[in-house]
Amino acid sequence: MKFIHIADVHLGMIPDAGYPWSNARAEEMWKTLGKVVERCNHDQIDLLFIAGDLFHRQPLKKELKEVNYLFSMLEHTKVVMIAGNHDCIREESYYKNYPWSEQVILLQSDKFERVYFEELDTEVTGFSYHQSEIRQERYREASRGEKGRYQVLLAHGGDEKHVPIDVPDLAAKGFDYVALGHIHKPNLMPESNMAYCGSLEPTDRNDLGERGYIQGEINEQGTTFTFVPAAVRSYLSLRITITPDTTEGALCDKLKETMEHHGKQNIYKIILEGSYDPEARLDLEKIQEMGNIIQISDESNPEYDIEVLRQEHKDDVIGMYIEAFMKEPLTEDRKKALYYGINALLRQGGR
Ligand SMILES: [Mn+2]
Repeated sequence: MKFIHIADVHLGMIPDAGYPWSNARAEEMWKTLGKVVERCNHDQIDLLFIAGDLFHRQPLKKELKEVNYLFSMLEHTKVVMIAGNHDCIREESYYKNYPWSEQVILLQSDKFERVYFEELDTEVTGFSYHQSEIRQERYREASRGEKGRYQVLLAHGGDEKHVPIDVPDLAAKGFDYVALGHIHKPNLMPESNMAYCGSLEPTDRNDLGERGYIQGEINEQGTTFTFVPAAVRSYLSLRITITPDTTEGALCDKLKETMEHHGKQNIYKIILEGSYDPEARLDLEKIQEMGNIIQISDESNPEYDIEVLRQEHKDDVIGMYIEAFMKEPLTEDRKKALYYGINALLRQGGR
């Protein structure tokens, strides 16, 4: 039985609201789901698992129609899905009794349900969220279906407010695969036949690194699966070193070159380190506007004229601190430590 496992697609979300790429990001979430459908057709995938939060909130009727249309393109694959905390099935939800095309199965009860695919000898178990918080460890009650059939569990949660999960306990239940959702970072646990596939696309600046889906197979030999990167882009964090000689123009060129090297499409969190000229600060806001930068954090330190400082502060703790440091040669590391110290002392002194 060949499967693909996705979760946390968060359709309907508008990531990075207010940034120029925001609307494109919202579209990209749909595009990548479309790519998954294509992959299912190409690789003749038997089951597509969606482990919750397909939508970012209560789906609009229009959105359900669009998703159903996408799934109707599946030539061979059946879809089994549950609702998560974001798209939990409320009283008035359009999820309820939506007329899905025949290859789509939503396990819509808030109690465990099982669906059996005879031709695949596979049973899939799961339940949907009907409220946005569930604090009970519901997966302790999960159980395998009939012996001799492949057993898959769809599960959403893993933190305090969203069904806390005891991984060893769940692993001991002996499912052939547990398709987990809710945590946006992929986490494969092959020894336990469990995996968080992570969000299909990164949804905000804290989703650093690659995103995609899990593709695998269950057969008589057991279960195998791998992570497949699929997201249109990633959020990456880059450390850039500056010196007192670095100008805004030079920094922009360096950033441009580095961002091109790591992928023009990606969105960057920039961390500046090194030292700057305290008399000629760089305008970081201006630099951020060059594009695809969501945040610049400045961890650089002012480059001090140690001799001048020593003279100025010869009667206070800063002077003593510098004296103590200068007794031994200034290696790069000691210089860094000296500057950190001066920085802290100057700040304490109210500068
Ligand atoms: Mn969730």
